[in-house]
Amino acid sequence: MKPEILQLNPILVPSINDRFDALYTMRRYFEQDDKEAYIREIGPRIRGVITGGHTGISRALMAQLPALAIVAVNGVGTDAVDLSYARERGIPVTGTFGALTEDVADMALGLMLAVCRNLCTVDRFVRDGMWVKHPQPGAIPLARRFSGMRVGIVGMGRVGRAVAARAAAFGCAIAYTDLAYIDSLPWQFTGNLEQLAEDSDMLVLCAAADKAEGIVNARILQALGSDGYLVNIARGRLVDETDLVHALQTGMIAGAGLDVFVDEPHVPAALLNMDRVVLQAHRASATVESRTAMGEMVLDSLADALAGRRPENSLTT
Ligand code: 8YV
Repeated sequence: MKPEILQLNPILVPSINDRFDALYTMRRYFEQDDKEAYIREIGPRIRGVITGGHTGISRALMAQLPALAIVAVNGVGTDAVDLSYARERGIPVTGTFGALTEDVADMALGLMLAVCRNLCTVDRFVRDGMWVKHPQPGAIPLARRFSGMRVGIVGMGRVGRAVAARAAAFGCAIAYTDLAYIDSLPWQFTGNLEQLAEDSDMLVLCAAADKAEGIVNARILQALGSDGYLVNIARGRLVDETDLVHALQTGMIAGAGLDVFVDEPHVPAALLNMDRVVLQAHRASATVESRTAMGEMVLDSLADALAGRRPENSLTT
């Protein structure tokens, strides 16, 4: 009998799904109408869970899976999994560390450029036939130069470093904050987020959200200032969204490029018609390449855990 795996989120790479189906009995939670009844029925037999970084798994759901041998996060953020509970039960929680770095960093750069150069606003202007109606050059406000900006990176893990390398190629001065100075990095460190914001034209959030909820609030946005931009490709919860909306509405900051939000898929209504923001739908790792590499890592982690080996990317065992 094939082991039963509870899958909390869809996986969008057909070849990866085929391999899961060949190896396991896949229980697709997201397709169920009555999820509670489903778990009552199959919960006792579930050996592994596959979930997304943003979705994670609640402690309550894990508690209903007595035979659980692994939680494989198809992503790098493990902030939505109760790691201490998993540790208590000796359950490995794995992530796809390294598989999505380049694409997430590319998305950060895309947002950084898009927000400075008004790419989306002008795209809408052209599509709406406004260029023909208003061909005079003054109809579109001048943009801002990204090359050479002072870029402040919050969280200097794999993604932060990849963003730094890319921005450095644009002639940007890079500074960062993290829990501590990182010896091997050539960039400027500051332990003070407010100082980093004050010294940056572009603040880029690349941090894990585990212990950093709401770190970007009105005080930090004020320090970033009316010529400053915020880009978030990490987690919506890092930002106090009410403060962010207010900062954008009042011109306290110049603009924002956002891939993530507090209550996805809900985006604060005030942002929807605002030209100074560029919005994405949590797409940073959503490429064929990243999602295939992530799927491969999840397959490896499941195979290890179910064979009684410690998965290489386990954070809890
Ligand atoms: C993914 C993420 O969108 O890695 C993460 O933590 O949030 C994203 O890359 C998600 O995990 C896909 O399921």
